[in-house]
Amino acid sequence: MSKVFITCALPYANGPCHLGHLRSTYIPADIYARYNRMKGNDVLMVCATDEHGTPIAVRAEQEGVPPKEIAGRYHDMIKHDLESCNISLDSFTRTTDPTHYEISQNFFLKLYEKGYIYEQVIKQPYCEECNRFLPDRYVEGKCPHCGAEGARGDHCEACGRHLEPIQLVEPACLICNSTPEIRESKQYFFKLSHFQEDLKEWIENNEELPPNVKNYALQWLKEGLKDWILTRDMEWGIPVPLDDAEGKIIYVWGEAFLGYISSASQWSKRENKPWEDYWNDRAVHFIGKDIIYHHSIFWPALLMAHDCKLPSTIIAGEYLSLEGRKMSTSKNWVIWAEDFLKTFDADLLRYYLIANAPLTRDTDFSWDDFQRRVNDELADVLGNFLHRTFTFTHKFFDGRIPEPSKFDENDEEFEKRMKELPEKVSEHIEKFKFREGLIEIIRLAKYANKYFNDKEPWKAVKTNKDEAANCLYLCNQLTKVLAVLLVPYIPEKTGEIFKVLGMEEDGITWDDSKVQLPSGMEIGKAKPIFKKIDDEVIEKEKNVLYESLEDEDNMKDIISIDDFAKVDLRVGKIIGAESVKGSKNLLKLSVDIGSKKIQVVAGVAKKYAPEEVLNRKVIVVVNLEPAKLFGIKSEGMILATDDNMSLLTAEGADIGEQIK
Ligand code: B3M
Ligand code: ZN
Repeated sequence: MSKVFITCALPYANGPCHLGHLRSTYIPADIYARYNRMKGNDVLMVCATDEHGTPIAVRAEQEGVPPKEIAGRYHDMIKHDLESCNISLDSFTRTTDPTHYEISQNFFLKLYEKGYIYEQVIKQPYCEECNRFLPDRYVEGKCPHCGAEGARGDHCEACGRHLEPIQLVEPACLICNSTPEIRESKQYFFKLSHFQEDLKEWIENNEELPPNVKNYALQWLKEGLKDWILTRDMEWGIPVPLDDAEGKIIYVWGEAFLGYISSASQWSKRENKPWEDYWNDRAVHFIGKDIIYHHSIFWPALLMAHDCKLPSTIIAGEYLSLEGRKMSTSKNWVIWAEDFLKTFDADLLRYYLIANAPLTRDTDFSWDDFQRRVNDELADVLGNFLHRTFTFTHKFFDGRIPEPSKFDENDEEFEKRMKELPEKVSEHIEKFKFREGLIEIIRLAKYANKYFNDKEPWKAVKTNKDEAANCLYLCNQLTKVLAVLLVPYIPEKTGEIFKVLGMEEDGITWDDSKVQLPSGMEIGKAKPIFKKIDDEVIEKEKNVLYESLEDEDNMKDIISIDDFAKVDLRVGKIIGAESVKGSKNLLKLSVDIGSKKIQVVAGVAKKYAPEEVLNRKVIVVVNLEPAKLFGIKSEGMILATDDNMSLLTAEGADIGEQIK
C-alpha cells in the first residue's frame, strides 16, 4: 500500500465553479483519488480556495466590501459545487486561514534566510489619484508583445504572456482610469534563475511528467529563467514577515501553492496523521493548462530552495470551449456547475466531460453532443445492458443468478473479455488516461449487448435452458464488474447498480471486480438507471445559453421601467470646456441644463479637443451623485459611447428638455 497526496488547483474565490474547472481539474483528480482508494492506497486529496490576489481585491473595492467577505461567499459556493459533483476531497480550506498565513510566512522566511530571496528597488506604476502602487490587475493597458487592448499588469489574455505592470503600453488605473506615473519601490525577488539547471534536469528526467507539461516547461527553460518578484505593495495579502517590509505582501503566486500544504496540515491536525508521509511518498498535482508554468517552474524551484521533495507528476487538463466558442465568464458564455446540476445528474457531467476527449487535448462542450453521448452510450449501451440483464433474471430465473453449466465458445470469449477488463482499465487510469479507461468499459458493454442479442435468451429459455442460464449468469457477473470499474467515474450511478445487486458501494475495492457473484443470489428489482434526455430539455438549455449571448450583444441586465425613470436625462449645452492637467482622458466641462449650470468631468479627451465640444447640445444625467475625478468635482455625466467615445447629441432639442 502506498500513500498518495493528490492536489487540485486552488480555485480563486471570486466566482463559482463552471464546467471548464470541472473538466480540467476536479473530475480527473477525483477519478484518480477514488481509483487509488479502491486499489487500497492511502489517499489524501486536498484543495482550498485561493483568496488573495488582485482580482478579489479589485472586486471587493468595486463592491465596497472587505475582500475576505467576497472570498467567503465564493468559498461556500465552490465548496457546494464540488460536493454536488461528488469530488471527494479530504480537506477543503481557505488561504485566509491562520494556518496558511503561518506556513506561508515561515516558508518565505526560510528562503530569505537561505539567501534565495533578495531585495531590489524597482520601478512600478503608481496612481497618484488613488495614492498607491498598481500591482497586477490594478492596471490595464496594451500588451507590449502583441498589442492587444485590455492586457493586465500581470498577464495578457490574448497572447498568454506573463507581464510586468510597467511593461504595459498606455497604462491606466483600473479603479480611477487615470494614467499612473512610475515610482520606485523596494521588492523581494526569488532567485529563480539559480534553479535553471536543476529544473531542466528534473523535467527532462521525470518519466512521469506528461508531454504537454514537459514540452511547455522545456520551452520556457530554453528562453531562460529570470528572477521572480515575490512581493507586492498592497494591503490584501499575507504580510512579508520582515521588519522593514511594511505595506508589502507576498505575491499571491508566492503563497498559493502552500495552500496544498496548509490544507493538508489542517487535515493532519484533525485526523492526527502526518501529511508529510503522503507528500514524501507520492504527490500528484491536478491543474488546468493555463498554470503549467507556475507548477512546473515556480513551484518546483520554491520546493528545491526549501529542500523539499518534488511532486511525482503534474497533470494538466486542457481547455474546454462551449458550443464552439471560447468560454467567457464576463460575457456569460459559460455553464455554471450549479445551473447544470439543477437539471442533470452529476454523473452525466462526469461521464461526458471525460468521454468527450483526452485530458491533454482542448475540447468542446456542446449540448447536442452531450445529449447524444448520454442517450447512445449511457442509456442505449450501458443502461440497456443492465436493464435487460436484471429484468430477464427476474422474468426467467426468479430474480436469482442462475447456475452455469458448460460454456460454449461465445460464453468463453465473453468471460475472457470480462476478466481482462479490470487490468486494462487500471492501466489506463494509472497513466491518467481516464478517457481510454472509460472507452474500454463502454466497448465491453456494447459487446455484451451483442452477445445478449446473439444468445437470444428469451428463446433459449424455452429450448435450451442451460444456454440461457449461462448467458444470464455471465451477464449478471458483468453488471458487477462494470459497476466496480465505473465507481471512480460515476459513483452515484454505480451506487444504484450495487443496490440492485444487494451490495454496498462503500468499501468496494478494485479487486472486488474479480469476485464472482454466487449462483442463487437474489437480485433486487430492476429499474432504469440511465434515462434518455429529451430533445425539449436540450432545446431549453440551448435557449438559455444563447439568450445570454444575445443579451450580451444588446444590453447588460434587464431593468424595470421604474429603474429607468429614476435617471434624470436632460439636454444640456456645453458652454465651457478645458482639458484637465495631467490627464489624457478627461475634459472639464461647464454645461447649461436650463435650470442651472453644472460642472462635469467627461472621459472624452482622447476623441475631442475642448473647442470641438463647445456649444454642442448633449445628453446629460443630471441627478447623479457628485463625484471627484482628478480632484475636480463632477456633478453629472455626459452620455457618450464606450469604445469610440462619441458624444450623444441632440442638436434640434431645447436646452433643459427632459428625455423620456
Ligand atoms: N488560483 C487558479 C488559476 O490560476 C489559481 C490556482 C492556484 S494553484 C496553487 O487557475
Ligand atoms: Zn487610480
